[in-house]
Amino acid sequence: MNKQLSIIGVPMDLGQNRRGVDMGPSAIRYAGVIERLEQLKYQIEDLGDLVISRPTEEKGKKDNLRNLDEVAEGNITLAQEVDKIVEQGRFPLVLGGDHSIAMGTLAGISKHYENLGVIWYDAHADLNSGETSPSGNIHGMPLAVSLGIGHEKLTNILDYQPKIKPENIVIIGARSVDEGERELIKEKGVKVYTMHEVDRLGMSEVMQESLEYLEGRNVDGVHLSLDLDSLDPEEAPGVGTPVMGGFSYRESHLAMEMLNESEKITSAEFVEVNPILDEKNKTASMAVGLMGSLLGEKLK
Ligand code: 6HN
Ligand code: MN
Ligand code: MN
Ligand code: MN
Repeated sequence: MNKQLSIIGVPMDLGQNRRGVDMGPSAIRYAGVIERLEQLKYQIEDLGDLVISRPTEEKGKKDNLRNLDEVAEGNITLAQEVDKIVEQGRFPLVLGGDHSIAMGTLAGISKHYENLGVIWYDAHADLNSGETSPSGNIHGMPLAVSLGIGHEKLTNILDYQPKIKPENIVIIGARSVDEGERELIKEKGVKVYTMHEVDRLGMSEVMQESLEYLEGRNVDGVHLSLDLDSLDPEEAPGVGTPVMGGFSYRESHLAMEMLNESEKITSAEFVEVNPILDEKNKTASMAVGLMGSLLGEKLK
């Protein structure tokens, strides 16, 4: 694992319509992320939180895209920061913020790789566009945008597209997928482990297969995009779009440990922590626990 780590917070909540997820980076910091990772002997550069400009008035939706201009602008800034981090040979760890920030993260990372792989650990597929989205919320679109599907202002961040290939994606934990997303998954051949498959195979098998699959794709890096709503809302209530029947902390912990052992992960983001909806910062603490495992915490 790259021991040079740069942490950047993105207080973005404009990709959906429940306020509070902009406080995710603070909640994660308060849960002790820096101290935890310092113990693992990382050289940490904390870049603080980006400034996300807020619309002065509710502008409503344009082309079924809520806060399009502000979300695009925030993601361009993020993409530029992440680009610099990767260029310096450091591991970017991005703290969200709603999941729309994955567009910026991937834009900054992918230009440095020929064939980036992505593990999308989420209750959702985030493969909507303005045409298919039931909500108009851009946090339900970042994976599609990264495939080059969606509004120009989003797909063309940092002036190149697509950011990733559909066959280089593995979605793990999906249990709430919209009609248009299903069609896209089929059409593009995106690999998906739904909750049903995780239940049948077990997390250990799913992670092993996922890593083998990406290896077979000859990826030269793997980005982990972890949405905290992948966990069961009983355990992790501090998320804006909870879906019943999610992962336990324990099996997610195992997933992170296996990713660490693989030594394949080259960047990561943890998103959708909403402290206003949380209980005693539990969800942020889980996020920090999972980061610890991903980055090498072990009992022996
Ligand atoms: N997330 N599929 C729903 C939508 O509105 O597009 C939910 C999206 C949730 C997105 O949790 O990052
Ligand atoms: Mn560069
Ligand atoms: Mn998501
Ligand atoms: Mn989600």
